[in-house]
Amino acid sequence: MLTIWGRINSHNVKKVVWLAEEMGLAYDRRDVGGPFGMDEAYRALNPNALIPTIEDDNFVLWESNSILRYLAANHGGEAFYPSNPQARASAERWMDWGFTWADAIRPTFFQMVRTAPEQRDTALVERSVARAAGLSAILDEVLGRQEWLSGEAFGIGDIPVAAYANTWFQLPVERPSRPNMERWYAALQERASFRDVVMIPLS
Ligand SMILES: N[C@@H](CCC(=O)N[C@@H](CS)C(=O)NCC(=O)O)C(=O)O
Repeated sequence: MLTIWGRINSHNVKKVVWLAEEMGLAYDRRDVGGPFGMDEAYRALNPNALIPTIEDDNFVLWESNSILRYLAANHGGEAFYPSNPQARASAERWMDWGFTWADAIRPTFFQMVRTAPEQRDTALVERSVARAAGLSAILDEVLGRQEWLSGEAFGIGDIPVAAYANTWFQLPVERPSRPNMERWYAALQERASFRDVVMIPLS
């Protein structure tokens, strides 16, 4: 049985739970992190004191993108994890770029969702909004040439960027028009697992 450790309002936990749902895996998710805290037993699994972590029988793994790769390699087949090295690397490139994208949006998310209005740093939000808007042009360009970030089909290359793209689309900030990203976001919303796991209220 697969155990996924981490509170579900974490973007990095959402990524792992979403893929598990996409692949129809049985799993047991346990709340840890944020208000749930982390006990010594959890810190022994993950010395970074971060979420997510998985346990697959006796195998322990942390780092969300490594977990996605592991689950896709074990259970995903060609659809989620192409065997062709160039197709795989092209999809994986977007997984790693997902941290650049997340770093741009995270300040806005923390300020608008997890910070009291009177304590918000508006200059920080402005910089974050501008940085995300600039990066979104890169996404819009590639999604004008291909259906998914993973290539011709949805796959793990879409998951990290989509987890934060949902937040970007939900946050009450100005965004430039990005028609190709909007088409991709609409296609993501046709997936029940995206709606159920990722599109939960921001908190
Ligand atoms: N690079 C790590 C980052 C993990 C990370 O920063 N997790 C955040 C939540 S998204 C965390 O553990 N925060 C502390 C907490 O929730 O208590 C990964 O991708 O797994």
